[in-house]
Amino acid sequence: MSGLDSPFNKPKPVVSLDVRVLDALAAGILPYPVPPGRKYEYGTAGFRMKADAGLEHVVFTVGLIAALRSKLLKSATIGIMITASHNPPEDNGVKLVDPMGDMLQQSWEGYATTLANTQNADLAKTYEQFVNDILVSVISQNQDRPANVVIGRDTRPSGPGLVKALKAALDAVGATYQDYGYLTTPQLHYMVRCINTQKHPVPFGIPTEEGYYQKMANAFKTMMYGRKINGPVIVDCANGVGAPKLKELIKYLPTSEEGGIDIKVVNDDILKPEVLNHDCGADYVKTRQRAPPGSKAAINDRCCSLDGDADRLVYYYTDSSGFHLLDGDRIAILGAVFLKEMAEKAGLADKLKVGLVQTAYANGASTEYVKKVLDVPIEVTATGVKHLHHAAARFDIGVYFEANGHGTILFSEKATQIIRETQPRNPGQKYALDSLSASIDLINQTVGDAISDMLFTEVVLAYKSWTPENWLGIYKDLPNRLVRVTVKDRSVFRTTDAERKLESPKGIQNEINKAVASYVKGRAFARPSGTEDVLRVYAEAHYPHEAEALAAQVEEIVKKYG
Ligand code: 16G
Ligand code: MG
Repeated sequence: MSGLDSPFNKPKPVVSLDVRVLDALAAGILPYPVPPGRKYEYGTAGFRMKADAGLEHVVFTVGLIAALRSKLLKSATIGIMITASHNPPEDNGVKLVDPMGDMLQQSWEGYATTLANTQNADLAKTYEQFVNDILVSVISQNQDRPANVVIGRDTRPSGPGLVKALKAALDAVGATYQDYGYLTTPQLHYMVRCINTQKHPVPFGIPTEEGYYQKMANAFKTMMYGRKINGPVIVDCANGVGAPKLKELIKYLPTSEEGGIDIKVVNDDILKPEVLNHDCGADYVKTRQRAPPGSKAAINDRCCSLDGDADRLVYYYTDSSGFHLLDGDRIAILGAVFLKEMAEKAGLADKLKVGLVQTAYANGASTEYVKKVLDVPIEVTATGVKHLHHAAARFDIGVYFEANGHGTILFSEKATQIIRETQPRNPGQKYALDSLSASIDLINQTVGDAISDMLFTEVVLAYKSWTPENWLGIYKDLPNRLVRVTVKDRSVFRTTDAERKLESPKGIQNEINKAVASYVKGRAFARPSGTEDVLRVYAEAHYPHEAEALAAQVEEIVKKYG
């Protein structure tokens, strides 16, 4: 929250904004007051709440923050995505995308929070103060630097009204914008990076939907050469924006007869707002540990689910013994297995070090497999995509996934250059180099992208000739339990060591340690949620009833301190 107070500590503004801008701001925000008593915070995934809880006000102010950020960054294009991901249809949210397609720089979250919490009567003046505080360097050079913004949204009924409020803000400050309409979150991240690298020696891609599909389809075709996907994949789109986008992508992909893929889209109804994320989608499957009731899948069908904005992916299948989940941990391992093998086959094992990033929620069995069998280094970070993303960027090839299915694989600039410049000396090496090179294009380099992750997973399963059962069989998950605990004040719980330990309240960690020590393969932690007013307790152990018991014990400890 570094910027929280700073705008108010400064003396008089260095520049005064044109009175027409101030008037336009004051008039523009008028229809969007902050409901009494309402407080907003730019959280792990931007602002998110019930759409009718004053979100238009928030979105208006986010438009202003985007304009400021664009001006500061030499008119680079900033992205604004309107979505509430896997939340119910009546919710919505907004998040900002930085010029290279990554998430808003953390130090700006405070500015966004402050402006969102500014009452209408003060908004124009506060914005003027922000201009003076943030744009000092710009003001001294060229006061009229333009601002550029692009907008995308998911399929929620509140979307158009929010876009209207956003455009009112952008119009008031004279920002230029392009509204893409419906996009998945990762598509918007892709557009932003494409636009900002258009003049680079190697642009990221063409900033259109067609450009996105074409890039992915070309990479997919290269990777499929000589490989065969076994049977169809059933994709549950959570009745969200992923559905029309995946259907569009399918038109660019070769069919299974043409050596490609047979994708069966289910839960694709975006015309009935109330069905979004309802009894379907990645969050449903992961938290309920069962297939969506409407998924039409038969025994042993390979299935996967996206979430409402298509940035999360989990796989699963059902057989005679029941439901089996292949979550983010498994997808990460599959990716690491493949890329490590390709690096070796390309003769580049020593130059392309594969690393894996997990959070404390990764199943202990997956961590052990990666360390002992795969022999790939692991880093653990706090929950939230931005933390994993930054850690992954430090490896040559950084694979990161949260167990809940958010994730992607990053290739460093150095790795990309080595892959693209190495001359193959035999067909095997050429094949591996082509696969690595196509992976860079197939896997969204800006953010986790469920559709691209799904295609990559399909290619790797084809390469390994693995059924979901083979994939599941590479290690056995430890039984685990996740519980939500309501406490009086979650802010007294402070974590350390990538959220694996509590440093406050004093003494609590000792008690948790003691509880954990009495279980075979026991592990547990408690952390305050970043999205809800609760504490989350995770426990795992060798036997299911022990994981349950450990979770219950830690829950009791937490309640005692909270
Ligand atoms: C947000 C994060 C997600 C994380 C979740 C944890 C992004 C885009 N989303 O949804 O990665 O797993 O929060 O929620 O970063 P929690 O703090 O309530 O457990
Ligand atoms: Mg999402």
